[in-house]
Amino acid sequence: LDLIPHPPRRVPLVGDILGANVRTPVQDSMRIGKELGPVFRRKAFGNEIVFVWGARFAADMADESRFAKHVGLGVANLRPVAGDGLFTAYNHEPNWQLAHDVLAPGFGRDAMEGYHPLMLDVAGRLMAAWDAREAAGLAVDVPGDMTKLTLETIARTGFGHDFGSFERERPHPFVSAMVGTLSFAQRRNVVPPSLAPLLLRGAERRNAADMAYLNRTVDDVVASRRAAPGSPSAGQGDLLDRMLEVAHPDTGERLSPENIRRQVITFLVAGHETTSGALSFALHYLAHHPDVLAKAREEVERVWGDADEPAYEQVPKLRYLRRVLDESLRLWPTAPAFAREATVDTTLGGVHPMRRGAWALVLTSLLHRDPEAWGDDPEAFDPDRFAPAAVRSRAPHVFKPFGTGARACIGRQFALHEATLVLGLLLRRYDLHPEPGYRLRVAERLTLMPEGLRLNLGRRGKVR
Ligand code: MNH
Repeated sequence: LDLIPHPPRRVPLVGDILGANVRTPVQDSMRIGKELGPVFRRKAFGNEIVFVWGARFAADMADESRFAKHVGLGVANLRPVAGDGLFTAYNHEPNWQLAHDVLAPGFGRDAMEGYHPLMLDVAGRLMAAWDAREAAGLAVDVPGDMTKLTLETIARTGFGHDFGSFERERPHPFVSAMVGTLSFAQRRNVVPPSLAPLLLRGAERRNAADMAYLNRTVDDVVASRRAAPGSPSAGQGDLLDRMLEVAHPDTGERLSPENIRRQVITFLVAGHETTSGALSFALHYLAHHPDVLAKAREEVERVWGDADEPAYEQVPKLRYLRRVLDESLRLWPTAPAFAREATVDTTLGGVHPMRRGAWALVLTSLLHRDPEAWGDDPEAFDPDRFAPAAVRSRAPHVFKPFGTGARACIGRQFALHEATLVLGLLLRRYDLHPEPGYRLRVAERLTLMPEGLRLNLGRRGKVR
C-alpha cells in the first residue's frame, strides 16, 4: 500500500476530505486521480479506497482468472433494496447463477425483437410531448424526459406495466423513491459509520419510506401479472414471465417470490437510470456539435429512408450514431466505476501486490481519459475514435462503460438498441438548439446525469 500515492494533506481520523465535496465524489476522484497517477488511494474516515484508472492496470483487472466483481461500497449499500438481485448478488450466492441463466435469454435477439414495437410506442409518447413543447415554443427538460422514456420502456417491455410517466407533470413517485435510495446509498459512502446514526437519522427514515414504496409498487406489478398471466410482448414472454414461470434448464430450480421482488426492483432501476443519462449526454453533445449532428442525421435518413417506423434490423445499421453514443459513454460513463477483487494472491500490473480478497475501484470515467489509450486530447468529443480502424489499433479493455467479465451488464444490448432507436427518431424529427450559456454540469447519485440540461427544439419536415 505504501507504494500507492494519496492526497498530501491527511487529517487524523477524518482522512483526505479537504477539498472533497460529498455531492461529487466521482468528479473529485477524477481530479485527484489526474494528479496522483494511475493507481491512487483516498481515505475518508476509517475507509481507505484504492482507485485504478491507468489503462494497463485496469486492463489487468479485467483478467477473470485473477479478479472478479467485488460487491462493496455503493453497490453494497444497495443490498437493503436490491438484496440478492442480479446486480447486488455476491459472486458466491447461488441465486446469481440461477437468475443469470433464467434471465439471459430475455436479452437475446428474439426477445429484443419482441421489445422493439413497445420501444417505438414509448418513443412515440415522448415525441408527442416534445411536439407540444415545440409548438408552444418551450424548451424541454432533457434528463427528466429521458428518465420518463427509459422508465416506461423497461416497465412496458420487461413487466407489461405502464407508469403513465408522460401523463404526469412531476416524476412518478417510483422515480423519486429510487433517486432517494440511490442518493442515500451514495451518502453512506461519505459519512463516517460512527456518526451515521446521528447525521443520517432523518435520512434513514426517509430511506425506509422510499424502500417501502418501491416494494409496494413491485408487489403490485407482480400481483397483477399473477392475476392475469401473459405479457403484451409479441408472443415471446417478457422478463416477468421468465421470473415467474421459467425453471433453470439444468437444475429445474425456480426463483423464489422474495428473489423475484429483488429482481423486479433491480431491473426497474438498473434498466432505466443509466440509459437515461447516456441519452441525455448524447443529446447534449449532439446539440453542441452541429457537424456531428448533421452527419448522424444524414445516416438516419439514408438508412431508414421514408419508413415511418424503423424495423428492428434497421437500428444497428446506424453505425455512426452508435459511435456518438459510445463517445458520450466514454466521456461520461453513466455507471462511472465498478469494483474488482483479487480471487488469488497476485500482483496488479506487475507492480502492486494484492492478497486474495483485496479490492480496488476501477474509475471508468478516468480510464476513458487516459492519454495512453486515448491520445493527447482525451477531453475532446470525437465519435471517430470508435471507427473500426481506430478501435482495432487500441489496446483491449480500455472502454468499459458496461463493466467487465461474467458480471458485466446483462442489459447492454437492450440499452444500446433503445438509445440508438430513440436518438435516430429524435434527430429525424427535431433540430436541437442548446440554451445560450449552458455549460455541462454533472450531477452524481451513484450514476451520472447532466444537470439542468434543457434544449430548444425546432420541428423538421412536419409531414412525419
Ligand atoms: Mn447495466 C450491470 C452499466 C443499462 C441491468 N451495468 C452493470 C454494470 C455496469 C452497467 C457498469 C456492472 C457493475 C459492476 O461491475 O458492479 N447498464 C450500465 C450502463 C447502462 C446499463 C452504462 C446504459 C447505458 N443495465 C442496463 C439496462 C439493464 C441493466 C438497460 C436492464 C434492462 N446492469 C443490469 C444488471 C446488471 C448490470 C441486471 C448486473 C449483472 C450481473 O451482475 O449479473
